[in-house]
Amino acid sequence: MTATLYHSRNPNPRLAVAVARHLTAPVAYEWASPFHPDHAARFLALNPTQRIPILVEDGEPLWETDAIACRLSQLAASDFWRQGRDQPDMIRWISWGKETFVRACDMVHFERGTKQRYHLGPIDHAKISEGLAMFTEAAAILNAHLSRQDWLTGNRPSYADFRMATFLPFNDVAGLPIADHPAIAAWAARLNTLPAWADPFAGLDAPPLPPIPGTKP
Ligand SMILES: N[C@@H](CCC(=O)N[C@@H](CS)C(=O)NCC(=O)O)C(=O)O
Repeated sequence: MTATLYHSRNPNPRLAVAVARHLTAPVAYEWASPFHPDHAARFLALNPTQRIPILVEDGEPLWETDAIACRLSQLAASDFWRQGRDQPDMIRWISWGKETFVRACDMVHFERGTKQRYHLGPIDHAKISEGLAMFTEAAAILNAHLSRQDWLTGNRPSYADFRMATFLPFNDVAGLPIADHPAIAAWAARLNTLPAWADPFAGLDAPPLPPIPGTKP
């Protein structure tokens, strides 16, 4: 039975679709809108947080992008989710990133992007300042690491790279000062040479995100 990956163009579902397409994982792709009142009950039954991505396999839902990426690697028989001696190093970057760099990007993107797209209230400038301060601290550490090697773990891309970069494709909206960190900017450009990262939705049915009022779509 084929697994189904429920997704949208928002950051975490985008990440899951990028992983699946990078690995040519054996999944069917289905666009979803879990917060739409007509679909809420169905998605709450699949995921108590109501969020996507969700991977449904043999009727069993798996939620949380990191878990889905692990499963997609298994399904594709890939070590994109590293195995053996390299695995702790990859998990180190996923774990650290979620607490620091990714979290900082998320905070700023939420205020400038998600809240504005979905009319969730005005920008909270204190949250932006907090996010930018966290970004500065984390970006220094990430930049130092990426000035010594091209990819976070070993000498080729792993899931840690994709996870760390979750919000970078949304930086036109978030406006984080990536260019101030040359090794991060170079790594982001390297990621963009991977077709599945650059355009995960190529050929898929995935409507655009709602526009941000006052910006060009
Ligand atoms: N911790 C979760 C976060 C999932 C999440 O926040 N998903 C958001 C998008 S980033 C969502 O479901 N939004 C509704 C939508 O995209 O329609 C994960 O890593 O998967």
